[in-house]
Amino acid sequence: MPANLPPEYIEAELRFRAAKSPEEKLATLRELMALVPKHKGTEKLRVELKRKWTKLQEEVQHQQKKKQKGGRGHGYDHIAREGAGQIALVGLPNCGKSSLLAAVTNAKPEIAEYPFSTFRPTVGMMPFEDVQLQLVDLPPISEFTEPWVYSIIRQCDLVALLVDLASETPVEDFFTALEWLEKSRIRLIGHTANPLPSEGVVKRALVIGTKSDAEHAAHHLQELRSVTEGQFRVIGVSTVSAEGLWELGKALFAGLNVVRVYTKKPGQPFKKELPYVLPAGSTVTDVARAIHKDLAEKFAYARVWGSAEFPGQRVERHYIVHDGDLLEFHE
Ligand SMILES: Nc1nc2c(ncn2[C@@H]2O[C@H](COP(=O)(O)OP(=O)(O)O)[C@@H](O)[C@H]2O)c(=O)[nH]1
Ligand SMILES: [Mg+2]
Repeated sequence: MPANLPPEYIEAELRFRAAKSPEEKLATLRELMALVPKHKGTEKLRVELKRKWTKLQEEVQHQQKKKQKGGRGHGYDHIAREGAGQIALVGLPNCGKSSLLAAVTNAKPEIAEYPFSTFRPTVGMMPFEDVQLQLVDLPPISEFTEPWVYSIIRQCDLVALLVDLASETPVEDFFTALEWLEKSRIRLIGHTANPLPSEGVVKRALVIGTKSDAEHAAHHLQELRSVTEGQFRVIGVSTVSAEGLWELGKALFAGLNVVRVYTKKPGQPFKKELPYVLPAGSTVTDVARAIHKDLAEKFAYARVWGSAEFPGQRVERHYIVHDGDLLEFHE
């Protein structure tokens, strides 16, 4: 029986042959595997690709281990947190993760029309007001996703689940993505829900409908909003028209659930400096600890401008600070 391979397969095969590093080969091979039609005529080919894939994966893992032993790099299992919070860009192949990273940060990830073009994490910092949000672009989630992708998702502060609004089945894609995550024991919850005890890891998430410039995007965005029923915040963005990119910063920052707090010395005027960023619900003592552990022990009270009832109000150690508060510590 003839294999009848689609032209995209032939193209992908050329890319596979041209790939140099084993990682790149692995990524293009994954693409080949996804492109082979599943029928009797391609059975031998699929077995052959799977065999190559297993071999290459072993090779890549072996190389990563060697690197770790040599003290260079740590595989990709962990990305050091920087800025106000770490946000993982998660989604199915081709949903626009890398394009979004390139549009809102200085990072230069690989962007391509074919799936699986991203095969290592790429980090970029997105400026938002006076803080930076750390975005992590990842390979797509699919049947070929390697375990390290899920380890990074488990460790991030917020999941940005990207859904392609140019797809014919965005709602189905959304649920498929949730299923892949659930299989790896990661459950997403929205901004307002309280995490219920559950097996595995619970992650805060928001949904980003990408390619909002596409033909049926507005309708698809509505569909997505109605199936998530207010559970997840859903915003539409386009890296082509730049629609929604400004709102994105606000939504991501809100999703991180942190507060920015400024400080000044008693008797001195306020000089705008970079804020301390702490989890929402932090107290003035937590702020003092973030400044210096001795200060947390020795301060007697603080004065607060912003959330307090009147400017410069004296507050006790357990006062909960709000985003934008200015604090002054008194010993
Ligand atoms: N029309 C449109 N196309 C986009 C947009 N963002 C990405 N794309 C296209 O979608 C394809 C996949 O993009 P990419 O960022 O590589 O997706 P990834 O696989 O999720 O990283 C590329 O052909 C992009 O040019 C967008 O906002 N609008
Ligand atoms: Mg990508």
